[in-house]
Amino acid sequence: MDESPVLLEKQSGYRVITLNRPQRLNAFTEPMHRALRAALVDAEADPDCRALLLTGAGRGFCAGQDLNDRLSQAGATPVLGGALEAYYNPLVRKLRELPFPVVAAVNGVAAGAGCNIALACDIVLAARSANFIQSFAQIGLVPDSGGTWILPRLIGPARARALALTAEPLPAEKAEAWGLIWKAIDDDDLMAEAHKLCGHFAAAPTVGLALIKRALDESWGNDLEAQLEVERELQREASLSPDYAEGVRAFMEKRPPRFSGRKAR
Ligand code: T3D
Repeated sequence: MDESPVLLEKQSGYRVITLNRPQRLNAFTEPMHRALRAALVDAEADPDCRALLLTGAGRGFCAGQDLNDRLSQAGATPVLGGALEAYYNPLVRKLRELPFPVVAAVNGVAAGAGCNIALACDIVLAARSANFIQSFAQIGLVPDSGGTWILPRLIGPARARALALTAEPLPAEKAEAWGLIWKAIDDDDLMAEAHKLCGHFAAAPTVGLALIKRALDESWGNDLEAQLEVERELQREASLSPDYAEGVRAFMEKRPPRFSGRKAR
């Protein structure tokens, strides 16, 4: 078995990152955080990387923080805050800011920070057998990794509160029905679907997609007037991209577009 906490794979036009501590349901340790961070920074620097697939090894996606690292002696637990500042918060920011789509393939249980890291991705596909759990209340903590921000926005305050306060597992199909995720997929088909989606993004107008991510994220804090301004500015930027010119030409010539994903020089 490969011992690296994170496995990396380059596909044509996109990368796959697999959280790899299956014996602990891919719970986060500091080495795993550092390896994941390095993999994301590396993917961002690669002009040929136009999408990212994030998944987990074994039967789980990620069980959040490895609690073995939070109990050094009997009864002694650390004061938290530092780990959020050093690891979890930068990870969520990075996933949101990456200039290409990030697809989470939630292959099994996603609990605690593992759940909210999945929800920070742009598109969440989940195996029908997977569950989403805001485990924090079970151990006296508060949902982190953006959970208190994204949950009420995706599923409304009543459902967000109940999930956070009860830590009840939410099965993938219900998560889809509630709008928490994009799709629940038969377990055996999950990875093929996720690769297909990333393959699609690998040939898409990447600059435009990055601007769509920005526009949607910025909209949360804006009124309509401010958002119209954001759209004007981002549309101006999009129209400078070679892929916009190619998209219009291809339409007029009645042929499929050949998007380069590159920025204007
Ligand atoms: O600390 C900070 O820096 C603040 C940030 C906090 C972020 C957080 O994520 S806090 C929340 C931490 N996560 C949890 O509380 C979830 C704990 N895990 C579970 O509740 C359950 O394992 C699951 C519901 C996720 C899955 O249940 P099940 O029955 O399918 O599997 P299992 O048997 O419980 O787990 C399998 C193994 O993984 C087991 O080890 P064993 O007995 O086979 O040797 C279990 O101990 C281990 N495991 C699962 N989750 C964690 C873990 N080990 C360490 N840390 C975990 N989080």
